[in-house]
Amino acid sequence: MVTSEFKVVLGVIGADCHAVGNKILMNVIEQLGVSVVNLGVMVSQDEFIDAAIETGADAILVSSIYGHGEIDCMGLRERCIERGIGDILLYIGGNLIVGKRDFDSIEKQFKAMGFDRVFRAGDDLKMFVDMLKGEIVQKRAKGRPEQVAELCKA
Ligand code: B12
Repeated sequence: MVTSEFKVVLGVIGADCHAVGNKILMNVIEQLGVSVVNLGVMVSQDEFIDAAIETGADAILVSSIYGHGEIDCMGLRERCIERGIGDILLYIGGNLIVGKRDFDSIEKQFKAMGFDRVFRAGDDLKMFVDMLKGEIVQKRAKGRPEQVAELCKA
């Protein structure tokens, strides 16, 4: 594992066994200077959270490839709040739904579930890592108490 000032937990959520994208993501993210704790495929919500707590990660990066992202991710932000890491950055990418729908509505749906960023399967990975690093730096500088308070109210 690359040692860096940025640390993320990566994995493919739920019963999803698609492994290729996970390996590519890990390599790209590490090459761009971020430490990756890679949990691989078929990762439960609590396994993501356990790893994030154990390693003091800045972000949880969730992949969902087989189309059941909505069900698998339901309640993930709330579970992070319950477990004391409510302000962790949560990103998701892949094929998030079954079939095709316009991306704006998918992004809106996953943001309403508490994700900070939502990516399509074909999005540029360098752009994503630059965004991730920028947001980690920003978050360290000021924290994000207002979003967490909003989700706690809901
Ligand atoms: C190989 C494959 C399989 C293999 C997987 C073998 C393995 N262990 O990896 C097998 C045969 C097991 C399989 C099974 C299934 N599959 Co399949 N599979 C594929 C296939 C052909 C290639 C996947 C792949 O490796 N892609 C290459 C990698 C590099 O791309 P990727 O996985 O998308 O990952 C990239 C991006 O998504 C993105 N990304 C991913 N996560 C994240 C996260 C963040 C934060 C960011 C920024 C980016 C990002 O970056 C990754 C790297 O570039 C795709 C079709 C396709 N062309 O994609 C279907 C596909 C993914 N499978 C599909 C389906 C439906 C299934 C099954 C449900 C089929 C079935 N009825 O049984 C099962 C599910 C099994 C399970 N429990 O997971 C569908 C999903 C449809 C959807 N989501 O709407 C697809 C798209 C085929 C299709 N067109 O219908 N599959």
